[in-house]
Amino acid sequence: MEGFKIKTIIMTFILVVVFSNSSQALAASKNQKPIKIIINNWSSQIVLAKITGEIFRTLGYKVEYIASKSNDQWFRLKSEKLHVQVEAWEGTMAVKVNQLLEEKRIIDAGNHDAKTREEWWYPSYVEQQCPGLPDWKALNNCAELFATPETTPKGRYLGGPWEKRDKVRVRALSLDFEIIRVKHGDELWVELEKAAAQKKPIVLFNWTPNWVDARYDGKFIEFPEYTPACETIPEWGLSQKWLWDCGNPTDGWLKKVTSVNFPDDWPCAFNTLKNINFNNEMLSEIAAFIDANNMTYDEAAKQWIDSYQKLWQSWIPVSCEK
Ligand code: TMO
Repeated sequence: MEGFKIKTIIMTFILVVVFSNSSQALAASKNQKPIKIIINNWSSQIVLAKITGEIFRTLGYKVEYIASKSNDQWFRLKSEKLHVQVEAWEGTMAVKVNQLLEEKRIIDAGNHDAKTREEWWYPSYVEQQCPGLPDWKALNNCAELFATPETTPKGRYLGGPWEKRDKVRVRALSLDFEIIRVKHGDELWVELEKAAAQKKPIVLFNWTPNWVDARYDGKFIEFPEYTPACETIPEWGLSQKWLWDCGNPTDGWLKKVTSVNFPDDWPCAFNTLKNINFNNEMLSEIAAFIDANNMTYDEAAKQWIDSYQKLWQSWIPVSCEK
């Protein structure tokens, strides 16, 4: 009698273990560990991160959005604490991305079609005040025009909160400009709007694709053309002594990268990410949802997901459809 009871208990125990294991195995056919998607601090990146996350959710994955400064994100990606970056820009991030790809500490999930440029920029009316623009050599002739009380007699260049080579370039090209940085990218547009309302000279950091393309007429400063030698060989270019006597790339790439574990841990998400592809127009549109139309990031992502169902569904490999 006792033996029978014990046998039953053991059998029941085994059955429960086997059964719960197999149902777990079913659920785990989709890894339920959350995919951690990086959120930076400019509009198109944030919305694209959320669009990507929503697509991953339709595949049955869990998603978390984690804010990270673009300088801190590399360490967190290579230590697999964060998993996906949907917008790595050549102009700002090439050095890190190339280094980590070479060391096999991150994975390349392919480029978007978008061609990118990040550079000093001005609204077109400034050309009347400073003839010779967009050639960079015109800048020193009118440095005082761009001066503010904190920079006078030097001109003010208004930079964003991102790591750029502006300081070294100002030195290498002997520009009579001082770099003032805003804390948040959005402050650039507040300053642009203020200046434009009074047609005051301003030169500031901008990039394309961006919503600004659609709202303001303006141009990038044409610095000496970028070549990789400019960042590695001091003798290259106008300055014999300093690197970065050139502009940023004018048709830079825009890349998706992941942590090394990502393709194995979430294969359908990785194969979908490889297909996710935005061009310049699509990125300007989502940036405009935020910066020109005042939607929240979540609203913008939802609006895009609702409007472009066919397109994003075509990015999901057939073998991954739920
Ligand atoms: C990376 N960014 C678009 C802000 O230049």
